[in-house]
Amino acid sequence: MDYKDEILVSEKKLRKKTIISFTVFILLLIAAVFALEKIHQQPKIADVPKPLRTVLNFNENFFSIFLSDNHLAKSYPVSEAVKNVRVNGNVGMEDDFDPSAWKLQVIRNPGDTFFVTLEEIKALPKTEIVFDFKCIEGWSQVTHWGGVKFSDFAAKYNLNAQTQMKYVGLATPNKKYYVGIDMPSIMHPQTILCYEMNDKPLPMNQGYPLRLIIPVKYGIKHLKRIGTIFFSNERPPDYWYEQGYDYYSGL
Ligand SMILES: Nc1nc2c(c(=O)[nH]1)N[C@H]1C(S)=C(S)[C@@H](COP(=O)(O)O)O[C@H]1N2
Ligand SMILES: [Mo]
Repeated sequence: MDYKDEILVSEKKLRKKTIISFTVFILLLIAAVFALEKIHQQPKIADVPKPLRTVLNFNENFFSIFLSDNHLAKSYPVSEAVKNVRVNGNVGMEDDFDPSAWKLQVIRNPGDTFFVTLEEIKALPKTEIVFDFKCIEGWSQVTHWGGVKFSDFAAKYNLNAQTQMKYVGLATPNKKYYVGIDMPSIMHPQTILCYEMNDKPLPMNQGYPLRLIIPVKYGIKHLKRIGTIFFSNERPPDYWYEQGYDYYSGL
């Protein structure tokens, strides 16, 4: 076999390979179209076909492992923070509230509760964060907050056994707004129990005296006016989840 034959054989082989590849491609395409048809014939869960819901749930679990504790939300210079911070959502912010009587109620275990004053919280190391606050309604703004890292608070109050659990639940003093947060996200280094906005005490309508700022989540999870905190291995009730939104609501 001389050099010319060798080239010819290779070309023949190549053409054969191309035909095989193309056939496989067409077959896969047909299979994909068929699979999509099948998926759309399946029963739906919250308006999403079951197989897709399974994939969504898998994604949620998968990304919650990697995103919540490792990834940091982008932060900005203080100069980029807006001065007129939007007020959005006032559930649980009714005027049945006595600021002078407020104390944070922490339920270590059912029947084992302690209270922390604003002064005690302010005495802990302060962390500031400037980040892009995102609401699921489609707006966002760069805002500046100050408070104590939840993880610092948990360490100071010996909540080590509690932070081994899966979730934290938070509610307003009147229990009308409430959120559930997965433990990695509440222990995230940018999550704070917040008492300051733009270097001043939180305004009343922005959650005075204490709110949650949790940059790895959408706005719905940033509960204003925290009354109670508790720990659980089950998902705590969540106001917007009950309205059909994603429980995790991570960014
Ligand atoms: N108590 C309480 N906290 C709340 C809400 C609410 O209705 N009640 N709304 C949430 C939503 S949807 C958003 S976007 C943010 C808005 O925070 P802001 O008013 O400081 O901009 O608060 C969150 N925290
Ligand atoms: Mo929101």
